[in-house]
Amino acid sequence: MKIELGPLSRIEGHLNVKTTVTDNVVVDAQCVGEMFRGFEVILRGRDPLDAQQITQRICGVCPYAHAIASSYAQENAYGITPPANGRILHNLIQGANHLYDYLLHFYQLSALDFVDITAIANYKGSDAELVQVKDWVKAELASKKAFPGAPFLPRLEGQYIKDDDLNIGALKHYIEAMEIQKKAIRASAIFGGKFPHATGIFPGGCSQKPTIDHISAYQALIEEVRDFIHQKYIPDLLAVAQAFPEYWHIGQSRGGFMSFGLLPFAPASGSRRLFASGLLLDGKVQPVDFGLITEDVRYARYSSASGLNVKEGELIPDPEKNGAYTWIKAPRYNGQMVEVGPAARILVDYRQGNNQQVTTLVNHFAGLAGISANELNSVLGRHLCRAICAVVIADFLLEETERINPGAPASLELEIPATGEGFGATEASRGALLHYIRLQNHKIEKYECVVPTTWNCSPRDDQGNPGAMESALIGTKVANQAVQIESVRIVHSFDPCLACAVH
Ligand code: NFE
Repeated sequence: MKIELGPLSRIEGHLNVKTTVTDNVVVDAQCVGEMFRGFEVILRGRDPLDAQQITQRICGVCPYAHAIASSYAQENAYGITPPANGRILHNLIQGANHLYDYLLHFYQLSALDFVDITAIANYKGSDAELVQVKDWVKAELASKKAFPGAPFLPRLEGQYIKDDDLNIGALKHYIEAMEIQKKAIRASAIFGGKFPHATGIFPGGCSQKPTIDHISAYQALIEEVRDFIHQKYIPDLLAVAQAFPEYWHIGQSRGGFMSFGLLPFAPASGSRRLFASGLLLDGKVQPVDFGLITEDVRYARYSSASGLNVKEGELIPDPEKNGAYTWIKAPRYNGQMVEVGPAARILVDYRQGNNQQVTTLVNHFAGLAGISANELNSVLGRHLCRAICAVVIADFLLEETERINPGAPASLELEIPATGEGFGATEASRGALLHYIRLQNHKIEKYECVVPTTWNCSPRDDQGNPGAMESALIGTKVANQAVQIESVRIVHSFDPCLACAVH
């Protein structure tokens, strides 16, 4: 039986997943990116300093990650290092965006896969927002359709949390989480400018000179976000895990894991970052070599050559290409399929034991859940790893604010060389993000982005091996073949962003 899960909601962009199901088991899955964009073509011939602005338009969710990757790539190409304040402000802007994104993903994009929204019909309290939701849901239940602005129903048939108090509590936090997300974004805006497209981030630093007032405003906002993470987000996540422990064993991807590292420390510490860079294959972590990253297009709608290295990347659309089923390329590391994202960030650190806080948190939560670190490769594992990232990042951001030197420069004067090239790598919330820039006559000759959801939602590579999400879906047992809430929960655990994937 062939079932298409698309159009999928509670993700960013246009993703379809085509499944083949036999005897209630998904025996095949294809991730289909349904649009073409072409930012790499748009960038050719432009002023290099347009790049950190234009690449932010790839996405309205993770724009800062693109600005940071572009800034790193240009710093690499220009041979410059930002002053300490510049590096710290980049971190403060990007880190707060991660916190925003984790809360958005858990509450708005995933929680209603598990929380029973219909429990609100039993709400007896007087909280005005919950009463409003109760009215919407009752009306939606009566009419069997969703109302604009009340995106709760209809929903997929399946098992949901049974405890009314838990359901209603989680729903209250769903509403609160939107206010907290605003605070995280306001914190970013103090130094970066208005979300979603920060003008403050550029190669060599940040246009905002930090003052004591900026720093204390930032700290106050992040402290509120951190409190919410500890008091609401983590307990809600643990409640979901307790209600659905089988999801520690559902949705394993079948390749390696890769992280490019996130939030650099002072240049004096070399290339050390809060989350380390690394490739985890067969239980061992090795350094990442960007030269080994290629993109296959046998099953993608491009007539460009397949298997090209990032520096040679091409983008020639071929909408009618025979055998192709998606606009997403298939990035591979030395031919290997890898998963990127929160589980990769945490596992790369955990397996090396180089971040004591990560080790402690993984051991603590694994102990509570009765799992081992291997089960982080799962639906619940991805959710838990996001929460661990949130705890570690919030603490780090508050520490970083203490390292700012108010009044000292936060940026460099820039002189764009005629020629040069550079890589910029970071971790967007959804995973490893790489930008490559090459200059000729002071202009961009080539610009390539290899993006997290391109890795995770990649199609088959030239050898016919599936991408990370495809591999996580294949083998899944589903209670209702036509509905497949299990598959949708797997897809949501990756938090796909199709705007980024096809860029
Ligand atoms: Ni459009 Fe993005 C993140 C990047 S995902 S959200 O996180 O880069 O491919």
